[in-house]
Amino acid sequence: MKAICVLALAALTASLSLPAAAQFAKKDDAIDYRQSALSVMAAHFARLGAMAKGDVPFDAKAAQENADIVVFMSRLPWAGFGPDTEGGKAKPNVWTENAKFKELAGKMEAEAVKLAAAAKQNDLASLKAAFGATAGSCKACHDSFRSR
Ligand code: ASC
Repeated sequence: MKAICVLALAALTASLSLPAAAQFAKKDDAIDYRQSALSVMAAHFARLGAMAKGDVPFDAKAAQENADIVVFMSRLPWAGFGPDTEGGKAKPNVWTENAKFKELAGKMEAEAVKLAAAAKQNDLASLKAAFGATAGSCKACHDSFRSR
């Protein structure tokens, strides 16, 4: 029984960590993948930004839906930054300073989780604050690791 539980847990863990194990046939496929994931994330983040800036009326349901998508998408790009996938706008130090890159990626993921929690409070001021903090975490990584 114990062995079966361990096997089931291992299978579950493997399925949950699928994005990290994503394989790409070609380097360009990995670059397309990470750029696509970041692009979808940015589209939904921008809808929150429009509310935070007052360009569109605050809509609590839309805020929650968009923030949940940002959280989900925030977990995906990193599988596309594997070994031998240099290119796109990524600077070479993504690979030579990989621990720092991963740390900043993780900070952005954590800010996205806080953003989704804020979006559930149905309060524009909370959303604004969390949006600003999340945008700051995007910028911190871009400043070090993305070329213009
Ligand atoms: C966005 C977006 C980014 C970040 C960054 C924050 O909406 O597409 O890349 O915010 O501009 O400074």
